[in-house]
Amino acid sequence: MDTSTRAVPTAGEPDPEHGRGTPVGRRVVLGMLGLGALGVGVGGAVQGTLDNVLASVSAKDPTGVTGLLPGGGGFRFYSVSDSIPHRGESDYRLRIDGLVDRPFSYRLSDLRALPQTRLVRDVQCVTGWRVPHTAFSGVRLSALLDAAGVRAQGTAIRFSCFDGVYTESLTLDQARRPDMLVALTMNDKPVTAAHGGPVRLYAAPMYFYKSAKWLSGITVTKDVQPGYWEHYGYDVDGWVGRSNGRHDDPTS
Ligand SMILES: Nc1nc2c(c(=O)[nH]1)N[C@H]1C(S)=C(S)[C@@H](COP(=O)(O)O)O[C@H]1N2
Ligand SMILES: [Mo]
Repeated sequence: MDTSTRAVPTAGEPDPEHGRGTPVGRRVVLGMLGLGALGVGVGGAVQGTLDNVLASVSAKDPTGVTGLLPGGGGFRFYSVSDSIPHRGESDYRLRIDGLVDRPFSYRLSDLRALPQTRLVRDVQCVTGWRVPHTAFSGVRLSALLDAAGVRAQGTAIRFSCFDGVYTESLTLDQARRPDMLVALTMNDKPVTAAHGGPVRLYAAPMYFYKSAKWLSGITVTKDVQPGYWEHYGYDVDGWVGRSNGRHDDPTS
């Protein structure tokens, strides 16, 4: 499908899906800046200052924001929820279900036991920042889909995350590409909690918003169900250089 002409979202819009009643951008940024306690309803002067802070922050990246991660090699930290969720060896599960013949919940050890694929690419955020030459490895999404046995009515995937908020989506054809990974390592170390570990999606040919962190669910669906940022206008087909209003050379 072609959804390439939508507008880029702005921060601070209310979140229709989750109905928290607080603009997401503001909430996230306040949390990140450690200003959460000020919350809403503060007086004019303080509010004005906050608005300036938020405006300058969201000018850099409407999809999340913050500083660079310590030791993150140029990565920025993004989360639309206000804390970093943790799961580990004992409590992590990746559930694959929906329109499949064999739903299954993988443990970390199950995922590690499957054939691993390593890809090295530039990570590219839709808002412009890039981290060159980043390695991800993990299990091909296609392998998990084949193991589950996608039914004939299945045409798309909905991803869910154990932050309880973020979602993403791919068409089945996209999901079956060999460069779509359920990633267990980043730069040859286990994916850290901040980067969405222990398991995140790595959608290599697409902007990084497609790479859902804290991945907990892969559901085969009848139709594409647009993901979190896609409700704010980002393209479902998030090809680097060929979506979200861009038409540049993806290798440039
Ligand atoms: N669960 C979850 N996944 C997410 C996000 C998020 O807020 N929550 N942000 C997305 C966006 S917009 C980007 S750019 C990348 C950032 O990944 P990083 O924090 O490892 O740099 O994660 C993507 N996956
Ligand atoms: Mo992003």
